[in-house]
Amino acid sequence: MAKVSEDSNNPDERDVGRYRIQAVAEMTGVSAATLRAWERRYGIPSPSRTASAYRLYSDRDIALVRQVRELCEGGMAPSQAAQVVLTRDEAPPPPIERPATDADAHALAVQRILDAVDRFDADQLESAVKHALFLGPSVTVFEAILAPTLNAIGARWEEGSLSVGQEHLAAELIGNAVRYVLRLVQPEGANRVALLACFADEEHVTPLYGIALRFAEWGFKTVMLGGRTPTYALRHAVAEVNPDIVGLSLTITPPPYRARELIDGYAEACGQIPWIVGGKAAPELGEQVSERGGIIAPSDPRLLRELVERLLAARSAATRH
Ligand code: B12
Repeated sequence: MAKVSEDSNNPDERDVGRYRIQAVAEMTGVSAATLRAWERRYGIPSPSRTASAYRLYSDRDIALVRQVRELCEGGMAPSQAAQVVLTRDEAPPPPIERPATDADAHALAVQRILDAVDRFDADQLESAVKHALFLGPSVTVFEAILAPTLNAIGARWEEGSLSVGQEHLAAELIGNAVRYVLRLVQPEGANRVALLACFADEEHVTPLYGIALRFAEWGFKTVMLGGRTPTYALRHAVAEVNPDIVGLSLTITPPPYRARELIDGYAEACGQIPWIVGGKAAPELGEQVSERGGIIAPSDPRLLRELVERLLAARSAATRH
């Protein structure tokens, strides 16, 4: 084939004329005479010329000729086909949604999930959540996309713009995704264990999975007891697992009598194992928790990590003596 220069993947070079007329005739199925006639009459194709006046056709010329030929085969007159193809070629390409920064990508991912929830479109929701999982490390995905989405869903449900059905659909799908991610990021051969559970009346388990991702990032194996963990169940788990730390999660504030009985039960269950309480409602129980030897987890992840490392170091110093 009469090709003048080598192929290039550089898009800027695709418009360079490099094919002789016979080659173009073979590639497009349009005869050399017709190519010359179309050029003269309609300006398609528009080859460049070599120093010795040979026509040189570019990839774009070839694409345009093929389009004119297809339209003609469909019954359109060549003059009209050429006009259609030229108009199409001049139209600006549709804008591609390409976020400029990670923050934009995260905001767009939140929006996609919320749109799917608004439409009650389970398939779309599934695909928006899957897409979000690829936008960074697990902790970033959770904290920059899934947590703000859940918070927005809660706010919309509270103001009445989302139904309970929509809230459940989203919570279920996002919750499942987070559980799945946690299984993937559990560090192998970890030599420290965090035992995690929700308070006995607590169904909000996704916040606990969110914090489990942090523990996994810090090299902890996490053993999950999940929602509604009674005090006796924690006692049994502590005895069996012998964790380095216990983390309890609380989103809804229990009534005072219930809070007292649960905190007493959890303190007893943990014995000498350090235990911390986190979640939106945790600070409200600060006094009772610290009276029984527990600690309210700071919400700043850096401070939380320092606290956890300090508690582990203190425990290992105590067990050495
Ligand atoms: C999903 C959801 C549900 C789901 C939960 C499903 C599940 N598997 O988790 C279902 C449908 C079951 C549910 C039920 C209810 N819900 Co609800 N729910 C929510 C929603 C939308 C999201 C919760 C969530 O996952 N948040 C996302 C995470 C990231 O939250 P987070 O607290 O920030 O978690 C971080 C920290 O707190 C911390 N953390 C958390 N735990 C721990 C533990 C440790 C050890 C550490 C260190 C840190 C830590 O780390 C986490 C990760 O960064 C919230 C809205 C909201 N704003 O939270 C309402 C919300 C929490 N629910 C609410 C209510 C009222 C209820 C119900 C009472 C409704 C009803 N009438 O039945 C019930 C209560 C059930 C119960 N007994 O627990 C209210 C609570 C208001 C209040 N404070 O009293 C909220 C705030 C909605 C609202 N705007 O009114 N809910």
